Amino acid sequence: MAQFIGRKILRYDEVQSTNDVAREFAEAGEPEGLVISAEYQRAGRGRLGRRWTVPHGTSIQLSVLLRPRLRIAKAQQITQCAGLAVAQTLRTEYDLTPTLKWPNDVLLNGKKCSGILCETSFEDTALAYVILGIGLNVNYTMRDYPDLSHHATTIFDELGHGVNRDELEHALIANLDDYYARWGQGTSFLEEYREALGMLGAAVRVVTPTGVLQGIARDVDADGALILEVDQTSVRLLAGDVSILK
Ligand code: BT5
Repeated sequence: MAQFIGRKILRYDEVQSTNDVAREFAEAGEPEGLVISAEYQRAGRGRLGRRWTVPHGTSIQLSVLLRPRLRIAKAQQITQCAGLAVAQTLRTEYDLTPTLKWPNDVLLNGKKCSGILCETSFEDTALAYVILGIGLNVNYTMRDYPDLSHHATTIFDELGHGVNRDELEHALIANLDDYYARWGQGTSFLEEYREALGMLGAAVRVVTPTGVLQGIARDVDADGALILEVDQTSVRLLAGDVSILK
């Protein structure tokens, strides 16, 4: 029984971005828990205005409207909870072994199968709402997308067959609801997140808004920052794109 997330689910065939639709509902005063899902996004987006592209009717693309009862924004923790919920769903539904990649990816066999985009809105200094967007590649093959196939995968590619998307969406929403409810009650998922990260201790290259750094990924702190060891010095990063060096 859904406590918050999935109390109301609106399904669209085609939208610009499910995050935009959820935002319109948020601005109109919709309570938290609304899920917007779409078969196709004309302008699905990732971070920093990047594109999220998925063929029509193949995958899961959804956004959740959240109104966390916290004065301080801890949006990064919501991204972490969502990543853990996606990973949990892949494990329990299909026996897959996902890992997380800081800050917002879920990987299967080292390739991205899911991306998370958390967008926040403030009123004065208080958090008004969060739009949690999740894209999960399901019933298509990345072989048809050579631009992405080097770094990206789908459930179909990993299992060798398609899956029931309705059941997958149902399980994902239930897991999101469970993680969000426990997070709202004060549970910290930092330790679980650290364990799920497939990159702690690994040599990484991080493209940040201010430059490129190379070092060892040592930890993630309570605010969701990546602690990178560069030339025996700790560097704390709040944003960036990580490549794990082989
Ligand atoms: C993300 O951004 O990974 C966040 C993606 C969030 C998508 C969801 S779908 C529902 C909701 N509505 C939206 O409009 N968005 C959210 P980022 O880490 O910036 O990664 C973007 C990069 O991933 C792109 O620049 C591509 O290189 C790559 N990419 C694009 N489509 C992909 C796909 N289907 N699978 C894997 N990688 C992809």
